[in-house]
Amino acid sequence: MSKRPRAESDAVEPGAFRCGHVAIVGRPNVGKSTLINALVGARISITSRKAQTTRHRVLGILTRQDAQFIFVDTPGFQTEHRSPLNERLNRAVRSSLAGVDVVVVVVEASRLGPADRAVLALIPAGVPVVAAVNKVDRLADRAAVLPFLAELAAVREFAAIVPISAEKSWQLDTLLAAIAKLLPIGDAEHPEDELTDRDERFLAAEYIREKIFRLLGAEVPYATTVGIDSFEHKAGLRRIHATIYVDKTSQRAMLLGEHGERMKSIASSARRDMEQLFGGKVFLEVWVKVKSGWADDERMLTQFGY
Ligand SMILES: Nc1nc2c(ncn2[C@@H]2O[C@H](COP(=O)(O)OP(=O)(O)OP(=O)(O)O)[C@@H](O)[C@H]2O)c(=O)[nH]1
Ligand SMILES: [Mg+2]
Repeated sequence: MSKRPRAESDAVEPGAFRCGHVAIVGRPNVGKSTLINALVGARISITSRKAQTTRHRVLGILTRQDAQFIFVDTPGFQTEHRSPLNERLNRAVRSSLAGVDVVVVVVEASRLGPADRAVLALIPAGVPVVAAVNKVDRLADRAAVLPFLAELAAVREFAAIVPISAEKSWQLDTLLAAIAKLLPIGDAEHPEDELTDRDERFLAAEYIREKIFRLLGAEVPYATTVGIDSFEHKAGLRRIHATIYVDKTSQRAMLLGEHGERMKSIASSARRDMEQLFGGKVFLEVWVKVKSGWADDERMLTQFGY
């Protein structure tokens, strides 16, 4: 990625611009992707109420006058279920932690379980860690967070502990201020209008996967992956052909729904999101195919980009 030379006029003070990589880690479902989207100001990482929505390492880039924050969203660190797919997701978490300047560990207000402690134990020594205590909007009594903050502070050293609500965008400036101090001085690595390292093809597949996570029950989302067969951008229109792969024929039927109604709503809601993010019309065609055992097959996992 090319470096953008900084203009004299917007420099805060000579040499004071900061830029660094900030890994966002935490157990599944704590709100990491909601947080990165709120920080960047765009839906670059998919979210849902189900654990383990994120399966890829995704960069979210925020450029301000004084700093560029390169956030790294990661899959939720899984401690309960062992499978070839989960092994790959955990590997992605571990490798995202290597070489970052700051780690933001997201925990849920008032809950510090073994899964949170497992994530804390992964963080390499010598990297400053900021704790984002998320979902404080759920607490009936705000003061209830105080003993939790004390409990957290006793677990390890934190550069800062900040109670936030990613969903309501509460206290995100405080969180950013705490992170900014820890970034090294240096030039921006990405152009200032760049929001993510991922291309439209990747985001298109992710938006389809998000709708499946949001619209279907407990089984199908975990048995599903999405591939983009073709992506053509001509005269302002994006024509996208995608295939959803499931593990079993019964899951295909669940995805399609009666008379294909469910599939229609998945596709049209994914298409609307794409049109908003890409800023143009999208034609989307989605097929559903059965590919048994894809999540347990190392070769297929690689083929699907995990
Ligand atoms: N009430 C409340 N809900 C939140 C907040 N942040 C996230 N959530 C919800 O928590 C759920 C999980 O959010 P995600 O952002 O997908 O969580 P994640 O940590 O990225 O999850 P994985 O990718 O599965 O590890 C979603 O239903 C969010 O809407 C918050 O500040 N307050
Ligand atoms: Mg996520």
